[in-house]
Amino acid sequence: MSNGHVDLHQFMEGVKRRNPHQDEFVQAVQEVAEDIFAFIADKAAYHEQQILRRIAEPDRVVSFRVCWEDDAGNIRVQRGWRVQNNNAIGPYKGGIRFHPAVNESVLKFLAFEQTFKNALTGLPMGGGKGGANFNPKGKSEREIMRFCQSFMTELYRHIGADVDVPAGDIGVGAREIGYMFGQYKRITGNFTGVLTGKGLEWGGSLIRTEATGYGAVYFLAEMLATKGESLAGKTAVISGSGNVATHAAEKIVQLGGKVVTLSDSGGFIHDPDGIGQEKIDWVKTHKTHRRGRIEDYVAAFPGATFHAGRTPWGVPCDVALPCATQNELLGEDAKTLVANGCRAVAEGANMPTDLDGVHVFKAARLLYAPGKASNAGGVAVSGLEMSQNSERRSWKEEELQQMLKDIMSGIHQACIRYGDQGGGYIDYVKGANIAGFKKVADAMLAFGVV
Ligand code: NDP
Ligand code: 2IT
Repeated sequence: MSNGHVDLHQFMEGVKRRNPHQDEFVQAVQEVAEDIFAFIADKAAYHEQQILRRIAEPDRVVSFRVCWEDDAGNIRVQRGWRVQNNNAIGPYKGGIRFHPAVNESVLKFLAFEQTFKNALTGLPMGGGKGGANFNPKGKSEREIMRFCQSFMTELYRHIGADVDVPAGDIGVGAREIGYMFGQYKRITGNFTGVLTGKGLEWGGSLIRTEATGYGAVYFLAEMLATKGESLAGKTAVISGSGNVATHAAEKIVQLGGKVVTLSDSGGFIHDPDGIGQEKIDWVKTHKTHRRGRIEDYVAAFPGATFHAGRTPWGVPCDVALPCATQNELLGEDAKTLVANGCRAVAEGANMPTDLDGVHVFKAARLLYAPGKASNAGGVAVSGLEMSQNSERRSWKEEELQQMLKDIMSGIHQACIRYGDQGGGYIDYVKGANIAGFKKVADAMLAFGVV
């Protein structure tokens, strides 16, 4: 008996019905399903075994209370989650996000996307994501430490070096990973590679900090090379001013491009003189270490202007890198970028472009890389950190740099393999979705109905 022959519309109606009020999750599934339904049309096994339906149902969603005490002695209660989406090709792997807007829908979309992204890296990692609706802004160092410890006091029982390996994401960097690793080690007594993004002194990997932003720019350069172009002399518009945005900016500058914008949740800064390495270093210190606002950039560098409450997509550019958060680049923004002559878009963030925007970029046949392809460098180096932890040794920077470049290049090749539409147009969304899906799906077929 085959019960798998629903069409795309029926499939999505089911996803919506089973996941009420989870718009981000439904959006991420739809973006993948649009390509996968066409791919599996003539492949009965994937239908009969309900593979996409199963990938779109997380293996489990763990939700828990996180209690902590603030500096004034008030008891505060947050909600924490770990979404373990799929471990067909390796232990669950994916970041932890601390942001007030975190909810189950956001983490389910991120864990779903992560499953395909991790498959694309070629490394043995399944997909997961976690986080809490905790706002690190305005919190003291001690409050952040106590929150991380409390979060790990529940999370530790669900993770493990061969089970589920979390890392950083929005609001979680090396400092938070340190507090969480310290608490894990204290509770279990185990010094293992249970988290990635660790400090270099205690099991971390060189270039993990830079890997997502650098990798996104390597991917962008690969896309431009298919048209015989390079980043030299190109003007780049970037959103965000955190880990991914600042390292993407740094690599653009190293490759001879000019970065003219950065942003945060307050608005964007436009610096027509270019945001060079010194200015990027200022942003890193100001945003990451001092937890400041991007708005303050204009006082430090008077040639720039600040645009409150706005995203930077109206600034004319050759290339654009959305590196802040989901749904920050809408259909109208995509039209503006295309009208202004933008040649290529590489997503550093996860699902920064909404579905309308994706359709605009596809229709314009733009060089457009979805985050699951172009931001995979971060989790790829996390995978290399896991290998180094298992070997109990550290690899050299040059080796890791080369491996990151090779992995990004391999993802680019995989996108071409399944996304080449002929006539010089590569649909990178389709290529990434199919290449990621196929690896996970074929593993699931091998396991039978589990
Ligand atoms: P950071 O916390 O270092 O920086 C986040 C940046 O995005 C800040 O500038 C922040 O501004 C801005 N931002 C966050 N939420 C919003 C919002 N709702 N509206 C506008 N701006 C916002 O995070 P990362 O740089 O690590 O992550 C950025 C993106 O990249 C995320 O989508 C993440 O999932 C993705 N990513 C990260 C990887 C990594 O290795 N870190 C790997 C792959 C993808 P503000 O300071 O005002 O909050
Ligand atoms: O979205 C992502 O790929 C990350 N936040 C990094 C995940 C990881 O495990 O390094």
